[in-house]
Amino acid sequence: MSEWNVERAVTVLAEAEAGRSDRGPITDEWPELDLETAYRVQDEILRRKLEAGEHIVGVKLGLTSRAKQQRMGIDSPLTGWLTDGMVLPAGAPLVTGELIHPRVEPEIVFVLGEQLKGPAVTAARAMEAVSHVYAGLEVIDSRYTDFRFRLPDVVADNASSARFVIGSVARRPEELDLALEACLLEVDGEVVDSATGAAVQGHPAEALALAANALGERGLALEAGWLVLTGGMTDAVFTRPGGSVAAHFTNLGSLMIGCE
Ligand code: OOG
Ligand code: MG
Repeated sequence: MSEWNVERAVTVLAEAEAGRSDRGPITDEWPELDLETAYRVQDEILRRKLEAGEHIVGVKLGLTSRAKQQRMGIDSPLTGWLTDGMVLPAGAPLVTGELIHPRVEPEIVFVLGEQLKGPAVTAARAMEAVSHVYAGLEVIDSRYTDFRFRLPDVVADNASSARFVIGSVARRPEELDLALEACLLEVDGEVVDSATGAAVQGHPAEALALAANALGERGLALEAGWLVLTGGMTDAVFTRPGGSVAAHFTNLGSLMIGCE
């Protein structure tokens, strides 16, 4: 058995994604995997996607709400990369067979009008950089069996990223009170959960500031034009072929994913 290193972790995760096969947490075999190294794995997975022709479209936050933190048993937020290969066009079906065990979660999404770079970015400063706000549904698909992982595992796995859909309603940030923006989550037409934007770090702008500061520590910035998914407001729900997941927001409209 070869030694664990960044290269091997990248290979193992890329194979799991391409082969739609889940595996045990890397930290079971490589307990020394720390966060800094895990982000190097994440960055290398991104580099390979870009080399294969994908383009970076933004950043996602994960584990920013209590609902998500409690479900996953991890109370630290993290960031991951978004590429155009993850975009699910509005109305397009989610082909569940392309993924391992996809789950869906509602999120508040920012589009940046200008660069935002930490450190010391506050929520107020973060909101000044936002040009528009959208509703989103993120499809997550951990490469780990049963979504069981420790923080370095999920960081290395690009925060379980798989697909995302952005709603069709764009709002200017000053038009909304995002802490009060509510969302109803439906599975097969039945409401299964609800939350407001306050579920996300008290206010989604706090999550945006957190992402800017976390990237800033790595010498990176959130760039103008990028999307930022601020993290699941509720627990994620399972998908099944023939089923649907919908989210209805107070001011940001409705979105639905039909599953095949
Ligand atoms: C980790 C990714 C979390 C979110 O919005 O909290 C995430 C996971 O739950 O597998 O995308
Ligand atoms: Mg998410």
